[in-house]
Amino acid sequence: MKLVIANKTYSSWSLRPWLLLTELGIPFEEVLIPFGQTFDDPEWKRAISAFTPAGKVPALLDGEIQVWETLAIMDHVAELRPELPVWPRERAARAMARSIAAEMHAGFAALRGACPMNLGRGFHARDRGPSVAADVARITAIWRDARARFGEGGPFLFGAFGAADAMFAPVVARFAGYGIGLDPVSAAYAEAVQATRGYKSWRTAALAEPWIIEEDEADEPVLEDFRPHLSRSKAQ
Ligand SMILES: N[C@@H](CCC(=O)N[C@@H](CS)C(=O)NCC(=O)O)C(=O)O
Repeated sequence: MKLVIANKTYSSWSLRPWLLLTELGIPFEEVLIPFGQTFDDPEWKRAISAFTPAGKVPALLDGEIQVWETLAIMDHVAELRPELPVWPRERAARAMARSIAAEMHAGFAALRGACPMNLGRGFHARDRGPSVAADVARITAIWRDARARFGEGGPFLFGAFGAADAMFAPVVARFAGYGIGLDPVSAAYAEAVQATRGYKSWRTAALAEPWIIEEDEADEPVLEDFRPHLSRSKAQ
């Protein structure tokens, strides 16, 4: 299988299936097509269109079969490897896992807009307004609920690492990068995700990337620059 992704620093959608495959030990070949300097870079679009008709990352190639859209990729993987806990085995847990994965896929626009994933920089904690606060409150309520009801078998939402955790991994990165304070249960969960071998290795690779995409950089004061060797045109 091949997984087509973009910049590890910025591409939150790429991180999700990459982390799922990595944490479940499913072998795959990574194909990384770095974004151009603008969102609608025609060369990037041309390159990505060879792998997916939707023209976005991630895309999974399973032999001749093309799979795009993150949730479809996760379901495809679940079907290929039914012995692995992509989704929880127990029906009620599985129903919740699918519901929150879909909620993540479709929602939390305020948080996503205000705090774009950026593993290259850390930002100061600050009030980002009521819509972002509402997204944070809903996400952490989901995490506490899943942990309390189904998390007894391990440190993740449903015990073992699965698709729901992979869906929320970029949120974990955002909470850390933008100094968003968490309750103890959510903080422990976020720490568990950041401690996975997959997350650490994605982050290490992100920090070694030579690309800065100004359009993906939040326009706010920087607390920490994890890639100080890269020159930036935006005022610090
Ligand atoms: N709904 C898609 C979202 C994919 C997405 O928006 N990917 C971004 C990168 S993180 C992308 O390809 N952006 C480039 C573009 O839209 O041209 C999914 O679930 O996979």
